[in-house]
Amino acid sequence: MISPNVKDRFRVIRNKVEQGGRLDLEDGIFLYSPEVPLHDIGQLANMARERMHGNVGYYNINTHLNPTNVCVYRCRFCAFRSDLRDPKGYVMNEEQVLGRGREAVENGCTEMHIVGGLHHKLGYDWYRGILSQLNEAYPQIHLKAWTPVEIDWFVFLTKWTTEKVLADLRDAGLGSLPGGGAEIFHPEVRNQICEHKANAHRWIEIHQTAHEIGLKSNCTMLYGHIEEPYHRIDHLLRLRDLQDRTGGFQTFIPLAFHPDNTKLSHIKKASALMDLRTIAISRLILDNVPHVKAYWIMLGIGTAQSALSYGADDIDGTVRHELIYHDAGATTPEILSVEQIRQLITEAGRTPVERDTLYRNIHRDEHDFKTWYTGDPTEVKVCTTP
Ligand code: V47
Repeated sequence: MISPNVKDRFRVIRNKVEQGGRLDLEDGIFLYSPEVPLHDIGQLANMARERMHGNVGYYNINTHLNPTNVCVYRCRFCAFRSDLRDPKGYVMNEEQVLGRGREAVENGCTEMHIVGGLHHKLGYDWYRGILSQLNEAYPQIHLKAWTPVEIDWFVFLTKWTTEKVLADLRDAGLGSLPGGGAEIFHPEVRNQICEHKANAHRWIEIHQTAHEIGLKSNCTMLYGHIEEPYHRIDHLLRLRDLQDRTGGFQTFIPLAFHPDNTKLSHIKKASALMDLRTIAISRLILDNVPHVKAYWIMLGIGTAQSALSYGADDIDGTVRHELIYHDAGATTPEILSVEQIRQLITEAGRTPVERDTLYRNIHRDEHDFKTWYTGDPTEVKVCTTP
């Protein structure tokens, strides 16, 4: 039985959302209480999602590149990182990086998502070089690269300003920033899981600078470890505040913690119901961020499909070479074919739409899948295999 108090409180929230009002910290914490039925929250988030995107379910054709796993930091949630002398550590060379670019183009990818460790001995030029090598050889691929954690490290290495680093990376081929490294902003949590790396202030400041020089970016939240609902809503409100000021975020991706092979392996992974609740609450709080992504690699395919009716409008991409989640025990496939991803969106009752990283629709030549162009008349770019 749902208590009349809970019903009344939820009715107030429903009215706010229906009338385009804003939810606050207390509303968000309330929505996390188990007495509020998930179905009701999902229905409201679905209404907000359909108001923004109708019946569309977005996906892209993408690939990942993690050029090194060697990292000076030891985030407790990370199963991917390696120490400098650990046999597991690797550093890719130019030939391997370019090989990934070739493979991406041959498979019709429009985006490469590049993140990695902060290697003890590699300088800024090595990281910059990865972008310039790929961009020179394969300019048609959008390089979504380096989180504020890496950018902050580059500022440390170069002694340049954040703006100068970002502008220099853009000159080298950077297209936009991915959403990683955000984890949980609140110091009560951040100081316990990743105390050494860029703090909340720096993460926000770096995205703000990126937006100010015209780069778009994504944002994330890592949930399901030691944080409380209060920390999650605080995190979402900090993102909403930056978005009010810059409008530069494109999509929010809630990331459920995968515990295997991490220093937090005693923690049980969040349930599918908690995943759906978090996606729905995120859609409701982040009323100014255009997209919410259900990252199928992290959620599993069934939950990602359900998420398309709980606030999410995007499912990420076909994906190849994902390591961060698979090292931490994800059992999802390593790749989906275009037919599979379209089918799973269709099965969820949505219309699959291929987008590029900047959410422009992609049109593909019906006789040659590898040739594509965006629908943006200012950027009609025919992309073929070189
Ligand atoms: O920052 C690391 C998280 C993030 C684990 O921008 C873990 O489109 C769960 O940011 N369990 C990287 N999560 C991934 C990321 C991302 C993914 C998909 C799309 C986009 C985008 C961005 O993954 C890290 C961290 O928050 N992470 N280890 C783990 N064991």
